[in-house]
Amino acid sequence: MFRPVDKIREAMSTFDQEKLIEVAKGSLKNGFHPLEIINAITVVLREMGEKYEKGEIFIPHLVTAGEAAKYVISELLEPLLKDKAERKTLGRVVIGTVAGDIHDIGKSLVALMLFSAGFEVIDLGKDVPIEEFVNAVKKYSPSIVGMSALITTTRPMQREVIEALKKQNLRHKVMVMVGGAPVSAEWAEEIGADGYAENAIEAVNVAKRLMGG
Ligand code: HCB
Repeated sequence: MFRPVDKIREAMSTFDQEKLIEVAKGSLKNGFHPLEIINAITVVLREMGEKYEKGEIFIPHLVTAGEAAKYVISELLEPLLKDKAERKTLGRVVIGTVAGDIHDIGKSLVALMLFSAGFEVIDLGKDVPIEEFVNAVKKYSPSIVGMSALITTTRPMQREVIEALKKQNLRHKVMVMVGGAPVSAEWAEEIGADGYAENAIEAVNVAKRLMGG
């Protein structure tokens, strides 16, 4: 019997985007709904996140598989949904690495884990200026803004973004979650963020808590 989750697990274990595209197309041909295939992909991504936490696979594996999954979902499967609202998400998250900082591995992992957990994620990338975070809050009305900072000298940007949101009267509309090597729960409290996460798995827990879950 054709089970998309088994085929997807097999394809994603090769970290080959073309294989995943082939399996997704095969699943559609076998009559599976795009949503069933999206769900199967996120199940496998979550399994891979657990393997990463146990040290069984490494960051490049997770990132390659995550990128392939993101591509297949956003380019092939989501366009087939009649109504985007068909894919219910836990909430919308805007995330980025703050201005002056080009470290994006951790931020991308957090984005990937949030996506796998069922959040809609808008990734602004790295070296994101304060105004871009503010404009993204205006444009996308996210439930959560996630900020990453990896250098002690860029960490203050997290405070700056929070202050800019206050100035624009947007702060009460959005939850703020911060992370990164020099970031701590104490720092998060000091700058008035709503949550701090030490790693990507914790970020999912914090995001769910901020959504009231
Ligand atoms: Co870079 N670098 N680096 N670096 N770099 C660090 C961060 C140092 C600590 C290394 C050191 O000196 N010991 C250091 C910062 C020192 C300080 O704070 N004062 C440093 C420096 C100084 C620099 C440059 C300035 C070096 C130079 O050019 N002189 C330069 C930065 C230039 C700039 O940004 N303007 C630089 C450059 C680089 C690269 C390009 C070579 C490379 C980055 C590649 C990339 O990201 N695309 C790099 C790397 C890889 C590192 C280290 C070795 C690893 C960072 C990493 O990816 N960790 C790092 C050493 C370290 O961190 N101890 C070193 C793995 C990820 C998975 O962990 O902590 O990023 P993470 O993310 C976690 C966690 O924090 C949390 O979840 C993630 C997943 O579990 N999290 C969030 C992160 N963001 C979150 C947001 C949320 O909302 C919630 C949770």
